[in-house]
Amino acid sequence: MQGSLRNYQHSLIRQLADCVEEAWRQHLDLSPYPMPNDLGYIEGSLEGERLTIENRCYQTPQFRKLHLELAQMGNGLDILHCVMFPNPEYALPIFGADLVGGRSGISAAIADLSPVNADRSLPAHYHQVLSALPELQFSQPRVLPEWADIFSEFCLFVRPVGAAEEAAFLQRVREFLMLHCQIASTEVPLASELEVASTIAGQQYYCTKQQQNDKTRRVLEKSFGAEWTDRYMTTMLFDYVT
Ligand code: BLA
Repeated sequence: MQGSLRNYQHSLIRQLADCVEEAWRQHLDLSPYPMPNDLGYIEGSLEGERLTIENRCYQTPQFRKLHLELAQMGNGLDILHCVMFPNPEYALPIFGADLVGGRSGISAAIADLSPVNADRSLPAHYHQVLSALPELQFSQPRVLPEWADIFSEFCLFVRPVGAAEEAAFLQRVREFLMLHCQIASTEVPLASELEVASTIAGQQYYCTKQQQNDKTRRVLEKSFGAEWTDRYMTTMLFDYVT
């Protein structure tokens, strides 16, 4: 399952990609996810900047879509994007992570377990475990943009400086993933259609907010154009059940 792109990317991206796949393989019952053939490996270079994208997708009974994307732009911009979309019949938060950087370091490292229920709070078990984790200190915390009201109080958003902060970020994401995969693998489906409708609405809200990230859009548009990018962001990166 080892891909090729990660071997040329920033070491934190390679380590996080390995960590995500290890958690998935260890705790979840993975099946292939039917991904459009032309989206597994993509190259674009519209305005001269070549962007290479590698997508991996799986599904499980509790997750409609597990998506790990690695991307690299010619000039050394490295990206990891990961979202675990729960099957809306399960009252599970959305795990998401984004790493952006390059040779000189990671400029944005973000990871969260984001609530999608009606009052946008995490299920009690998640809250209990996450509250008990020691608070981490990073020398360069970052401020979330305005659209980002979807994240939980446990969201990490930093520019990690040096090996110790990179390791601390990786370790905390590993903790998020282990907790999430363990809870998810024993979770039972919701009994009421009303509750399912509420998680569908919550996931939809999450996706429409993420689609407003202009920084992602701009990088994709430079290599693939506006029309392709819009379709990619709404059908591959942040699609939802209606
Ligand atoms: C930021 N995302 C960014 C940035 C870039 C991308 C270039 C700015 C980096 C910086 O400010 O240092 C680009 N991210 C991409 C691209 C892809 C990608 C091209 O995933 C895909 C091909 N974004 C996500 C997910 C989360 C997320 C799952 O895809 C969170 C769970 C968050 N990315 C996120 C946030 C920012 C960001 C909050 C900061 C945006 C800002 O500061 O305005």
